[in-house]
Amino acid sequence: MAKDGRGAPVGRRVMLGVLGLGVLGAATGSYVQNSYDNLLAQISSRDPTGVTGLLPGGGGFRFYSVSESIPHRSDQDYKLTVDGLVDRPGSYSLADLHAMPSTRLVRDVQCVTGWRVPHYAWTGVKLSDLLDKAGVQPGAKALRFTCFDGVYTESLTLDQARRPDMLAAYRMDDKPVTAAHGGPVRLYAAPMYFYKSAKWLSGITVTDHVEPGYWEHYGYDVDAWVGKSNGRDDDPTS
Ligand SMILES: Nc1nc2c(c(=O)[nH]1)N[C@H]1C(S)=C(S)[C@@H](COP(=O)(O)O)O[C@H]1N2
Ligand SMILES: [Mo]
Repeated sequence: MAKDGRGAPVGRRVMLGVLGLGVLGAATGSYVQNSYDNLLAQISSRDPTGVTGLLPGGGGFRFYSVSESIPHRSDQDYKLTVDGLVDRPGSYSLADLHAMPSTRLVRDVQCVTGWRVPHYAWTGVKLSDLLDKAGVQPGAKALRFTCFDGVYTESLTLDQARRPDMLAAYRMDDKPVTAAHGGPVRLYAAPMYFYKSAKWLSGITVTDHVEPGYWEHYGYDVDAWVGKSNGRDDDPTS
């Protein structure tokens, strides 16, 4: 796992992320359960999601990273590990993922802070296919996602992960996922706010409980269904 950058000065990166929170800094480390409206008010006054900015030519996407730079991994060096409560832990190269059945989804990308990119195509491997290959053991309840930025994490319940619209995505708009957008492979959790879609995906660990992800420690809903957690957005799947 150290090869995924976890030997790097993670503490400093995490601090940079926390400093980026601004007014939310006061909530550091605590689990803010019932202040979602408050959180959204703070978000609209100051976008807290770390280093952000409009990407030139990004087609309406904003760039988000809680680490201080864009981590790079070549297509040749890329590996996705699948481990934890599985019969066959493994490691998949980009070529391995390309060789598996692919799914292309066209959906609206929706960030919880309000911006949206309508009708955008993502292609990749269904998480359920990776889970079937790995052989999920009894007692498994959730997935934990780790990233080769060494900082970001996300989670899904096993039931959520088995949905057909949950992908390990390697193409966006029918082209390779760029490094800025989390390439070579990022999570694409289509029915959820975009913070679920962990960029620079490096590991999937099957666990017996949901371990909330990076932003979820600062109050974001652990179940990030679009339209259900901030009560304001339409559900693009309905
Ligand atoms: N590794 C990593 N993944 C991440 C983030 C991040 O900071 N680091 N930010 C999340 C958030 S809040 C959003 S809105 C999207 C932004 O993706 P984009 O930069 O491709 O627009 O990535 C999500 N995945
Ligand atoms: Mo976001």
